[in-house]
Amino acid sequence: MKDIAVADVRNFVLLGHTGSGKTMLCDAFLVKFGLTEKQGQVNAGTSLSDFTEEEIGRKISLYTQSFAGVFKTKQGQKIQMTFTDPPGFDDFYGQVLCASRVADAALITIDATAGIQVGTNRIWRRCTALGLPRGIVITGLDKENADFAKILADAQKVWGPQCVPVVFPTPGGMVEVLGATAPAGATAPAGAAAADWQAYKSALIERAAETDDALLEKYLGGTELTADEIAKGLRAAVCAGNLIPVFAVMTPKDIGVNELLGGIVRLFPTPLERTVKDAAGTAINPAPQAPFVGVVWRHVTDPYAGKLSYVRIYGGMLKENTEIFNATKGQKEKIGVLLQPQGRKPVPITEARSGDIVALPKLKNTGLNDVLCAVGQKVAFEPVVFPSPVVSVSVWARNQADDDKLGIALTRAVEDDPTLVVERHADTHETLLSGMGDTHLEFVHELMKKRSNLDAEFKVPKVAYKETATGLGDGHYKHKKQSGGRGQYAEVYCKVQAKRSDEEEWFVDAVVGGVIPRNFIPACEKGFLEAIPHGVLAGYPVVNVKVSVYDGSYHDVDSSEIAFKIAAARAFKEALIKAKPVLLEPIMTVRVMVPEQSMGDINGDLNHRRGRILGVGMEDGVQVITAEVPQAEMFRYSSELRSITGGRGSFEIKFARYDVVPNTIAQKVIAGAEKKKEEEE
Ligand SMILES: Nc1nc2c(ncn2[C@@H]2O[C@H](COP(=O)(O)OP(=O)(O)O)[C@@H](O)[C@H]2O)c(=O)[nH]1
Ligand SMILES: [Mg+2]
Repeated sequence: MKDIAVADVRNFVLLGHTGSGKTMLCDAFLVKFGLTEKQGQVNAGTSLSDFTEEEIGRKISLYTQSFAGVFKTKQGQKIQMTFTDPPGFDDFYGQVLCASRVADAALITIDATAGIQVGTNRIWRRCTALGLPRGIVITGLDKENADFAKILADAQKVWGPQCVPVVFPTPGGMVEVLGATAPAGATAPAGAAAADWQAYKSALIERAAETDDALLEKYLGGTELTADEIAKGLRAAVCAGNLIPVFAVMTPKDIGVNELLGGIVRLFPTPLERTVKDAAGTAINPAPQAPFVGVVWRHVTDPYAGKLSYVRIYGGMLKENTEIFNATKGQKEKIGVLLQPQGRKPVPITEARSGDIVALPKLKNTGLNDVLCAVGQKVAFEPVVFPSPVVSVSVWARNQADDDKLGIALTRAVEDDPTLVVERHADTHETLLSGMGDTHLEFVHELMKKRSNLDAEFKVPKVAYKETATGLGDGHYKHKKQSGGRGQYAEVYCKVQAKRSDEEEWFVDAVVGGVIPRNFIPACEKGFLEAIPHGVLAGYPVVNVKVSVYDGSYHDVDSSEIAFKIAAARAFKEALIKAKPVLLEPIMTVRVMVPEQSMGDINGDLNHRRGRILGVGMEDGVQVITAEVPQAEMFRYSSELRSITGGRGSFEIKFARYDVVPNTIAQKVIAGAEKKKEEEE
């Protein structure tokens, strides 16, 4: 905001397991900033962050929302708070990756009755990887059975003693460990809480002192640190990750929210204090007078506003109606209107500076993750690495008119969401849409309806089976037709067998004595090539076979290229039938991350899916099972894993290799293919 210095800006992201109170906190902040009078409620569908139909229906966040507001501290200082509320639900982790990258700090919500959850651990690791300063907010303290001390102890056990309360609940109300002018101003609570207060205060001051050798010496020498020294030290400690302030809130009762905002002002870094490096390791100059640098971290196609690119500004200034440079695309870009994100109703502004998030409508050449900078500059950042999709559906239009819309709708969906992939399967000829979970894909379905007025059909994809030979087979076909004028004649003998991995050539010409003339050998090869895509068991493509043509006959007048092609293809089929053909199926490597107590159920379930467990181990405090499982058994795994683990499991999946389908299952696949063929005929 124009009248607020960059040093008075705080930019942070709310992160936490789904349902841990991020959005409710966001709505509470908006009241404090005077952006609304009545606090929105996720439950009642009145949240200003979860405002879309899809979110109101599900009562969870699906879209990242950013807000900017002004918080007035107790001393009357005006602070611009720019913050982002991404969804916590697993399937939308891609949005967390983007939103966390562009924040200067993270506020991590932990519900006091649920404790540290799978989602909490995951975002913690993300923050660590980014070196993102963070604070913890313990929410839901108004709920029955809420236990602040227990959550604090758990946090310290998992993440270390740097988790220190700055606000904590007592029977007499919330108590601040630090005063508004840290630490003077805060008073010790009466009764039993006094000892905790003293312990937290000492821990905070110690952490502040540790940031600077001179301060530490002074502190250890027994001299009291000044309020200024403590204040500076605390911020430096948070910035370096040596202090993780812990806050406490009862959001529905508006208890602890002011203290939390005050703490953010005091403890979280300003955009000038965070070092952001480009891909080459050079620090970006965050000063407003430095050249403009920003990154597009979110991209949406709004049904009303059209395309919106959300940009985090890292350095310099951006003004409306100017020209900038898209360094990723190497193209100039014209900026028209600047919008300050405000949930549903963005507000037009004339300029923005480092630390700000702005939405830029209708950029022509710009996409997600592009780096924008001042003309004449060239900046690149390490790209965000997104996880690979784990679930796929095949997408179909219900009628001809929809068929034309389908491509556009899919392109739009993928453009805005880097965790969605659309591809055409070369063997099954299906259009596959892959994403992070069933909820993710359901959501895309809904979005396509809303944005593109298209009710596409999502089906379980076909398995791309293949066929191969396991033995040696001999085939023969004589193609002979005599009908009036010139006839057709060709005779081919061939052998089909499995191709060894060290063999390069799949086709061998073993014809001797010119029984098939040289000029017809390529026709034989073509005939085999035309037969190979349609196997003899269930019509699937044939792989890994070696074919040799070794005998045959011809006719001076009636033989032709086409005749030899036909004979070769038929001979191939016969040889393959005799070469002990088998069906092959894609085998996937699956890594399943689950809590300890679900291990037995998960193993049992994987066995049931014809899985082969390769190993079990611990990674970052969770059990990881690695297994190989046929793809045919994995299409519905996302929701089943959720039901087995109560939402506490996640998995990764990638193609490993093809392997032989067990006989009983192969029989079913073959029967299915025959039935389909009959239906088509
Ligand atoms: N009693 C109580 N309920 C809360 C608190 N914070 C959030 N909730 C409720 O918990 C549910 C999930 O909260 P929400 O903010 O949507 O969680 P998010 O998924 O982290 O954004 C909603 O129904 C909120 O009303 C809290 O501090 N106390
Ligand atoms: Mg939410």
